Amino acid sequence: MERTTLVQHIRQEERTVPGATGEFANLMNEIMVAAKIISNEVNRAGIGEDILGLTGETNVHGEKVQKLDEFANNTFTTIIRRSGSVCAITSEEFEDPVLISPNEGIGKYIFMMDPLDGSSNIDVNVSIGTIFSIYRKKSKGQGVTNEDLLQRADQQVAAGYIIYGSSTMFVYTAGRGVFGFTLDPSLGEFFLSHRDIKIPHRGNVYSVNEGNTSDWDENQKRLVEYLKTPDTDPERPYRLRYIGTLVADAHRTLLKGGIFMYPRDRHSPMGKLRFSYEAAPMALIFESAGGRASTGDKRILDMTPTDIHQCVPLFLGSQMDIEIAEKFLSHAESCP
Ligand code: AHM
Ligand code: MG
Repeated sequence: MERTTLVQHIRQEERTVPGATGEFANLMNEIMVAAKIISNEVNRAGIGEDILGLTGETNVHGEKVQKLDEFANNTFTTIIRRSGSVCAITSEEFEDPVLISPNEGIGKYIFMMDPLDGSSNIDVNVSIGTIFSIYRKKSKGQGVTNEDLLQRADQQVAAGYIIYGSSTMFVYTAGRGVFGFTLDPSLGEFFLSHRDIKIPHRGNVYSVNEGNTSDWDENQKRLVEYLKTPDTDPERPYRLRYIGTLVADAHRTLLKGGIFMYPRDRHSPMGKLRFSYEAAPMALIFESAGGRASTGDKRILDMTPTDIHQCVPLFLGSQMDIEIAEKFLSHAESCP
């Protein structure tokens, strides 16, 4: 059987881009190397060196840092900063961007990441992930400015995630389709397993932390009530699946259809998820797969962040499911 590796696929894609210099392909290869190192560590968690539990530190968002969070952040930062392909790295774990110095080799890309998404699931052997987003440097001159770090989400050159689940998968888009690769652990190689992923037009699964219901506004409550109420519509009631790792909930939604939501609530008026390294990359992936990504009333890809750690309400899913959500959230009176 002929199998395509991730490296071969990136090279093939590169050949279709006129004037490509190899810098993007190089960056993608380095991301893949970091992903393999983290996958290996995640699979061995609990044996060997003590990698589970807390570091005792608190990150910029006031969250307790897990040892694997720190390991993933250090691994990605070390490998990507030496790639020669980037001029800045932003991370959920760093308050400020990491700027690459000339002696490290400055490239033309900005790399943004949530190095280990789903921290609360680390110690309990539930899927966790990495999310990344890549932009091109826009400003003239050597320095990295807000023009580079705060770009409209539709300016992303590529976005992807790695899910460390029952198998490790690398899913990415460079705007020309979404491709999924599964790690063969015996060979240490990612092979193309999901070609040109397309999300179903409608699904029958909703995914939300329903424990927050009492903090939602009435429109959000009505939307969830609608989804789970039996009807002559054969899709309703929707089934509930919620893992609490964005990567895992988004991955299931991408393959099976339906809707993932992290709405605003009384405690988080801007939602919980981060625009630059959670919402925007997922939005590029979902739209490239024929789905949609919204705040409930705005298309995520039309938005420009004002801060690298800005939060945003997030609705990801099938075309029809996001339409239903937007109707409830913005025009409650005309809901079905
Ligand atoms: P993290 O990046 O610190 O792990 O936090 C983000 C995670 C997402 O993966 C997930 O969708 C969400 O937080 C779950 O939050 P909650 O526990 O409030 O449901
Ligand atoms: Mg996260």
